[in-house]
Amino acid sequence: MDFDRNLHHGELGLTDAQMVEMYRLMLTARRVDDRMFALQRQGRAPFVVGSSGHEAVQVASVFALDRAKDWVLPYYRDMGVGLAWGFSPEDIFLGAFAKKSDPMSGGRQLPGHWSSPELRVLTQSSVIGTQYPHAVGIAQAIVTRGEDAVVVVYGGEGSTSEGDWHEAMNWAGIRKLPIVFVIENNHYAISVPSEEQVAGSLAARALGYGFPGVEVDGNRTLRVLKVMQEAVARARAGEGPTLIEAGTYRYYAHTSDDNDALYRSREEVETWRKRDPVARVRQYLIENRLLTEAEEDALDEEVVHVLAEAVELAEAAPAPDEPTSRVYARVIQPGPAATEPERTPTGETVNLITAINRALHEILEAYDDTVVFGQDVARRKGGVFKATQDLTERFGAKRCFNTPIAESSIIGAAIGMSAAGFKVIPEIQFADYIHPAFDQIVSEAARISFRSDGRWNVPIVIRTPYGAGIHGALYHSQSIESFYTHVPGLKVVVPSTPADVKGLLFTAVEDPDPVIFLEPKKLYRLAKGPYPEGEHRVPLGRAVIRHVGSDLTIIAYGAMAHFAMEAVPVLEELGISPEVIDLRSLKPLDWPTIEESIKKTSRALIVHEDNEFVGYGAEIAAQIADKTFEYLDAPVRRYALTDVPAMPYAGSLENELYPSPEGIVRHAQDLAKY
Ligand SMILES: Cc1ncc(C[n+]2csc(CCOP(=O)(O)OP(=O)(O)O)c2C)c(N)n1
Repeated sequence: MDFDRNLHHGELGLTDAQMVEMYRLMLTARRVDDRMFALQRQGRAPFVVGSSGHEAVQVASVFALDRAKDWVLPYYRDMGVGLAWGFSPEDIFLGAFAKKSDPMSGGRQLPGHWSSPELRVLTQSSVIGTQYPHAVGIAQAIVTRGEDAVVVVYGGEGSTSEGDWHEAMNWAGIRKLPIVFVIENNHYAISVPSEEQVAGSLAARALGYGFPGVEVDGNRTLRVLKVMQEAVARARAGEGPTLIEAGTYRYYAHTSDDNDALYRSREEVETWRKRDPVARVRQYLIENRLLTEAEEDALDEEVVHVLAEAVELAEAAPAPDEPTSRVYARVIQPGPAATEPERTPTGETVNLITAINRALHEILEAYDDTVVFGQDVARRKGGVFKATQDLTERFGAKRCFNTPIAESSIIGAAIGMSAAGFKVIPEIQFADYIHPAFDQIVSEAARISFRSDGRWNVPIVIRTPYGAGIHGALYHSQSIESFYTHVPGLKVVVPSTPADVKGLLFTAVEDPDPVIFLEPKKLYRLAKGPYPEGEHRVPLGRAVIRHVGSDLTIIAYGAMAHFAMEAVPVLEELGISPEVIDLRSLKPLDWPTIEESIKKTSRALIVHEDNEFVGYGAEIAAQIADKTFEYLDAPVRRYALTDVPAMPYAGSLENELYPSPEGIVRHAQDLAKY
């Protein structure tokens, strides 16, 4: 039989025993599929993704790696990678039956979503392509620590159409990262043939990103091993990434929910079955006298027996019973309620942007494992607002560096790097440009603790300037808090004073969960106050009373907290005593402080510069109406941006729309009169 002509396992450094082991793993992957689809037909496993046909590329690629130090990010079809990397059949069936002791997700994810901190396999999602920037971040961590480990990230050819793939390829090429991209080109993405997915050669695309791309027959085990060994050697030698496009074919339908007869012929499947990688290795072992036919049959029987035992154990395991646990790595308990303003800290008076820059310097000084990256953040420029100025000079280019203009991969790389042990503080230049990273924030960062049953967490602090009032027009004025406060798994804070900047930034960096740190850029130069000397922390989930009053409660944050304080003397002049709460932490929310205040004043005015409809204030209004109804003497009011798509440029228009101290006075007067 035609097998890896001119190649022998010995010349690739494999012993006979390793060659047999490779076959055993390929055969196991094949038999897992047979068993899984049978279980699915019997109604015992709800959903199956097959790997049959892909075994050569999956198993051989692992044999080029060092399982003691390298990382792999297999995708959902990578049964061969999973088995070869060290997951046991029982691990796999626990996932298939969605059991509590499923080591990958505790029964929360679909099967095949690999995860293991011990094995250095970062938890995977179902979102096509999001894993690639994670690989970049892990590789960045490896390089920063000066290790010689390699990251291998896998995906189908369909995934290479996603922006995340291109962003990751670009970043990996620029920074010469130790990554091998293995694309298992099985010629279909569900029903879409590869010619409708990719024009020209996939492998050739690597050249455009500044590194080699290699095409290999993915059904020829030793050829895959050879190109993989070369790619891994390049990566270990610091020569950068390689793209491997391995042509292969899947024998089953896309998943157990798919009917492949609708898009490919039986003849085509049969043609590929003649190139079966498992049969080819079986033949090779016989021809090279590594196993006899009888020994191969015995091995097959043994594999089937091992799987049967794993099925039995896994099926008998208990079902999961904690649907709400592990949303956060650290749950913040609210309270006790604040009823008095906080003591003003002592320190030099600075503005908000100076406070951010100082706090970042202090944080990078205090924690060697902190890293800042983003667009324009490096060197003397230090960001378009100068928040990161001189961090590179002081801490070096490994601790503060520029990235390409590619927000999704900025967050994706931050996820990977933080999973690999760093505390990452990425900057998104303006909140208006965070939207391309929505998927990485919401589908990845926010879910990683929950979906891995608490085995992974990603301590990233996403800093971004937000809000209007600076003539920034449609794309430099947006408020984004309601998008992210809606998402379990995230924490969201908004400092409005230099002291809170320091206190919240330190606390956010020390927190194990992803935190979105929204900087009200209207206040960058407007808000001045003492920058606390020495240790200073503001707990997450703790609001502050900025002014004590008795007639009504104004609940605000960011620039609006500042405006509310401007309204205070005017209201007092008018005989109205307002209490002002600056929330500081939007998620978690300090409900006890709001509740105490409403019980005292019986009136609530919520102010924010985001749109009113389904804005953040709607949640607070609902909670006040629900939980303090008997204390209220007036309806709960909101003063927020009218529902326009974005802030217009003309001063006359912005002034009309932007909530103001005068507007707060007007609304407070109305409410007090009610
Ligand atoms: C972002 C995203 N879009 C769509 C899907 C639905 N989907 C799941 S698998 C798949 C095809 C992926 O094909 P490919 O990357 O070639 O891998 P294969 O399944 O062929 O191994 C699609 C479209 C998804 N999971 N994620």
